[in-house]
Amino acid sequence: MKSPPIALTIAGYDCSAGAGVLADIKVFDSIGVFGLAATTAIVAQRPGHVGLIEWLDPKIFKAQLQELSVYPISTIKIGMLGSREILNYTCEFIDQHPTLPVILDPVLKASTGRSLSKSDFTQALQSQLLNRTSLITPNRTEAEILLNRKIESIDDIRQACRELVDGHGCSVLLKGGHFETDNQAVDYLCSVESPDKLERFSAPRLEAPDLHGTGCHLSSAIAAYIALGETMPAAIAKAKEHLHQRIENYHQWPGNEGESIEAL
Ligand code: PXL
Repeated sequence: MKSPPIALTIAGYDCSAGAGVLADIKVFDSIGVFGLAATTAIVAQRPGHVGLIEWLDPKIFKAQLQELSVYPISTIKIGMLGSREILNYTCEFIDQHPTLPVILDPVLKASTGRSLSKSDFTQALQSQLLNRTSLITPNRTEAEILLNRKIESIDDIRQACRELVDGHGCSVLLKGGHFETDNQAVDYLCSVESPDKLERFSAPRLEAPDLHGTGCHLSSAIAAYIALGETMPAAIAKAKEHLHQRIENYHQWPGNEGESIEAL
């Protein structure tokens, strides 16, 4: 039997399995890709509530990457890194695998608004990591933090994407620019190959009040479809459909209904 391609996720461990490595591995598996994970932090949380965040000792993180470096990895998905030290080891790992597509979800905050990184992290992300990625998938808030200005119109989106592409040499999928209509979830792709073009990906917006981890889900699905050989735009379209299915089939159990929060 033919071996499946392998995707590696570098992200936090959310014990409620909505976000982070547990969620990513579920996504990889459901798409037919074998998943590996290097964990950066333990996040004790449930939908709507982040309890405790413990960043792992960077040497524990490094040891995971060392073990995983023998696998024939096809794509890397990066989520919550949190600290400069972990970011440095991640950059080293990417440099050892220079041809691999790297999909970065620049996780800076939880959907509750709680910060998911240390204070000097954003600057390191901008100066060291963005230029090592193939695609970044910021939501509007993350793009605003990266550019240090508000994004309030479709023209702002166009300019923001272009500036990130030109500044960092990676493609940009800017998520959740719902300026055009309230009932569609619209994402915009500006690619390194055709930076003058803004490609639009749209899906009906679904209500799921306490859902978190949609950013993790989308980026890991993109990484998985790329591992299967899809082009970037095709991988994005399929990943969006995969996420739509998850939201449509989303469950709530007694005790895990969070406060109403905007999904990331
Ligand atoms: O969805 C953002 C996110 C990413 N990674 C981890 C998280 C969260 C949000 O809670 O816990 C581990």
